[in-house]
Amino acid sequence: KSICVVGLGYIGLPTSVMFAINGHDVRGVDVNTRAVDMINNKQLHIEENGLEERLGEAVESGKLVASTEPAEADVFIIAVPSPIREDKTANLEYVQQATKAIVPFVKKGDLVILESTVPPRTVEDVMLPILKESNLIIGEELFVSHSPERVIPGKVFQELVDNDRIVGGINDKSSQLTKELYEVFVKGTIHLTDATTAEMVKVIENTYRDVNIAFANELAMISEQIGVNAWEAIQLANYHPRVNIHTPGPGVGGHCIAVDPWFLAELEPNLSKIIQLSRNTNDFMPMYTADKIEEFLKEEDIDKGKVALFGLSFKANIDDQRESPSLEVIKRLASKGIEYTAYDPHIKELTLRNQTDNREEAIRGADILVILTDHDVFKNMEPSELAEEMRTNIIYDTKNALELEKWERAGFTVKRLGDTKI
Ligand code: SAJ
Repeated sequence: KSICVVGLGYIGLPTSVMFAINGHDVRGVDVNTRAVDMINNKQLHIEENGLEERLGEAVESGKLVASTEPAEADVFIIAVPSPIREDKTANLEYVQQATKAIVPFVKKGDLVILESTVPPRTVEDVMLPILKESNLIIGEELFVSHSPERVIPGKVFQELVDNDRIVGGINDKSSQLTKELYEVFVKGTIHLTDATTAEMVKVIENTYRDVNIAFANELAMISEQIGVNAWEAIQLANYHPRVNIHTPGPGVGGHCIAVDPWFLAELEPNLSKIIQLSRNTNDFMPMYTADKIEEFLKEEDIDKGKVALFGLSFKANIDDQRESPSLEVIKRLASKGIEYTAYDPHIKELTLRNQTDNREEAIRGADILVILTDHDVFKNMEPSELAEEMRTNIIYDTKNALELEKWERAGFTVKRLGDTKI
């Protein structure tokens, strides 16, 4: 089949690559000309485990070609961003633009699949009216479905294959055609439903996680007040067969979990109280973290001081900084006039003020080292590598990334989010 994938980001590119190496002719479309050129030259514009070799294979075989313009195809897959606006309502501009862009190219018998996460009813209320402009009869001549991506950055290729998939068609035929398409590489079960339910399922999954993390963050803050180690308490509680509490941290980042709950809140503001409260709790965590840093400096009688911030991406072992809590921590520290140096070996481009790609430079003369992301490279650091350069031996670990005993044995004072016993 010929497949046109609109949006070549963290989801669209791996998906294009998977279809291409499984024999389909894929045209990947993106408005970013630099990304298009890089892809055609087998170069990565994003970091993802296993992407490089697969992209090489897909482009070399001629099965994947990137372009800035869509073209005729049997299947259209839309995988564009669906962010929120300042006022926390969904910005569906990219979904609308992508849908409009394919209208001139859809023909009788084609299938259009939306992979982007959207507020429930978007396919029915936003996409279908646009697709009707093709003059094809929707559901008879043009088939449409929502098949939300569910993969976790860092493990995209494994999860694309192994995860179950939800497919919600605007009718049975649309669902069936979509299922047949993904079966070429999906080993998990493909569950069929209607489009609006599929949209709801996807948003529920990420909202569940957000609410659960907010709960963990609340437990961390309470634990600090009453002298309990929240990490231990949560771990022990999770031994219960029906308890699964997530982990606390300096906030929730990424373009999914920190965004999608608002899609539900927007639809029913008065019925989504826990959802909104959780979002606000998680958004508050970077402030809480920055305030703690200031407090620790004050305890040491250090005014302003110099903070070494380790970890800028929104979670471990990836290069993605979108909605990263680290950036909020930085803003807050800057507003307090506290000096900092930011370091993240996963992030290649230095875009922030006081960012360095040199670890020694980052910690040189630092009054406190703050771990904001639990990258493996941080977990595997040895105390001897840092001891020389820092001015003090204080570490604030917001992710429970460091092996406490090892660092304390080496003379460091490790303060941990959610734990005051130390
Ligand atoms: N986080 C915590 N505590 C936790 C788990 C995560 O503070 O216990 C933080 C992370 O540090 C990060 C943020 O939450 O800042 C989000 O990270 P994540 O690993 O939970 O999720 P994402 O955004 O990388 O991917 C999620 C996944 N959804 C679920 O697990 C339900 C993924 O499967 C989705 O495909 C993706 O959102 C998406 O695109 O919607």
